[in-house]
Amino acid sequence: MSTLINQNYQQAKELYASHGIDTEEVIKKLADVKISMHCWQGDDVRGFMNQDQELTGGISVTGNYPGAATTPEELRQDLEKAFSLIPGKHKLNLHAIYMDTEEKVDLHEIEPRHFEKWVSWAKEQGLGLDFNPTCFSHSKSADGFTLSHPNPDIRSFWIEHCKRARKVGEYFGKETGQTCITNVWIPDGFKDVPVDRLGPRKRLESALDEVFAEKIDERYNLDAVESKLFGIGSESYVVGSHEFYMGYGLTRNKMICLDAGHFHPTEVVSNKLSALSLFASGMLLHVSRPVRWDSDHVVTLDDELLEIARELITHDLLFKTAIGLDFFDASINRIAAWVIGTQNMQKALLRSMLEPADQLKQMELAGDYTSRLALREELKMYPFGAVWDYFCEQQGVPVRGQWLQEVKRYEESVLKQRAI
Ligand code: RNT
Ligand code: ZN
Repeated sequence: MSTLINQNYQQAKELYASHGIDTEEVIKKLADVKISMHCWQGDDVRGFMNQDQELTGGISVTGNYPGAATTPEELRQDLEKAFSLIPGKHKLNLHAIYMDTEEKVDLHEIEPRHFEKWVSWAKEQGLGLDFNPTCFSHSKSADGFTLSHPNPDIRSFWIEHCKRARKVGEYFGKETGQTCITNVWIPDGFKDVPVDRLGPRKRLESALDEVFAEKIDERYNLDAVESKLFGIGSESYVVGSHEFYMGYGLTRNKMICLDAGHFHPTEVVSNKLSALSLFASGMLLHVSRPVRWDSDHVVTLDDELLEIARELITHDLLFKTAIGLDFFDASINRIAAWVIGTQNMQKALLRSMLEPADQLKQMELAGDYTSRLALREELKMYPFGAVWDYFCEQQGVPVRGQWLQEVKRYEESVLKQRAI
C-alpha cells in the first residue's frame, strides 16, 4: 500500500469516525455490492444473432468510435479489461441477441445451450449473470409491437421468446450460484395518438401472464418488468407505461424495473424508491443518464445518482434492489464508458455510506433544518476520495486516473487492430 494513500485514508478515517462512521465497515459493505454491468455498451446494442439488422425499438446509439466488439470473443476480452479496472466482483447483464452459438437460431428457439460459453466464462471470472429477452431489432417487431401485437401469431412468437428467456435465466442462476434477474422490456407503442389505449394493455397483460405461467425457483431466476414513457416512434403512447407495470408487478409479485431515462424530464427515480419499497417484492434499477431525452449517456457522478444511492443506503434497500446499468455511447472508448459508469455507481454508494444518516435524521426529526442543511453542505467537502483510493488499492485495481492509461494501451494494442 502506498504511504500517501494510506496516510490520506487514516486522516479520513478519523474524521468520519468523529461522526460515528466506521470506514472499515463501509469498505466491506461496498465490496459486497454487485453492479450488473450491461454487455451492450461494448458493441452498440448490436449482438451476434443478426449483425446486419439495424437497431430498432426506439432506442438509438450515436457515434462511431473505433473498436466495437464484433464477436463474443472480442466482447469477452473487452469485458475482462473493463472488470479488471473496476473494484469488486460484479455481474454481467446479457441480452438474448448475444447468444454464442454456431447454430442459426431465431429468438423463439433460444435454449440454455446457446449461452453455454457465456456461462463457462462467467464461472471462470467469478461473475454472476442477468438476462433480457430481446424484443426489438427483429423483423417481427418491425411495426413497433411485440407482446401486445394485435396479430396472435406475432404475439405468440414474442411470448415464446420471453418464456425461453426465463429458462435461460434459470440456467444462469443454477450454474453461477447467483440469482439471475430476467428483465422484460418491450418497445410497443404508437407514434400518434391512439384511439384504443386499453386494448394493447389488455393484450400485454395476458401475454405476460402466459410468459410467467411457469413457476421458476426464485433462487435461480427472478423476473422484472421495465416501463417507459416514450421512445423514438412511440412518442404519443407506450403500452408498458409506469402505471401499467406498477400494477402488474405489484399484483404478480414481479420486480419493478425503474430506468432513470424512462420518466418525465423533471421526474426522478430516486423519489420513487422509498414508496415502491413498501409494496414491491423487489426493484431493479437501470441506472442511466437521460440528456434532454432517453439518450442513455454514460452515468456521471451527478446529484441524481447520489440521490439514488442515498435512498438505497439510508433506507437499507439493497436487500430488495438490484442495480443494473443501462447506457450506450459509441462516441467514446467503450471500455472507458463501462469503467466510468460502473465506478460512478460505486462512488455514489460509497459517498452515501460515508454520510451520518442517523445524525441527519435526528436533526430532521427535531426540526433543526438549519443544521441539516449545514451538515449536508459540509459533507460535500469531506475526503471520500481518500477512502475510494484506499478501496481501489485494496481491491487491486489502479488508483485514480491510472486506469485510463491501461485503457489507452488496450486501445492501441487491441481495439485499433480490429477491422472497423
Ligand atoms: C430501452 C430500455 C431497455 C434497453 C436495453 C437494451 O429504453 O431502457 O432496458 O435499453 O434492454
Ligand atoms: Zn433500461
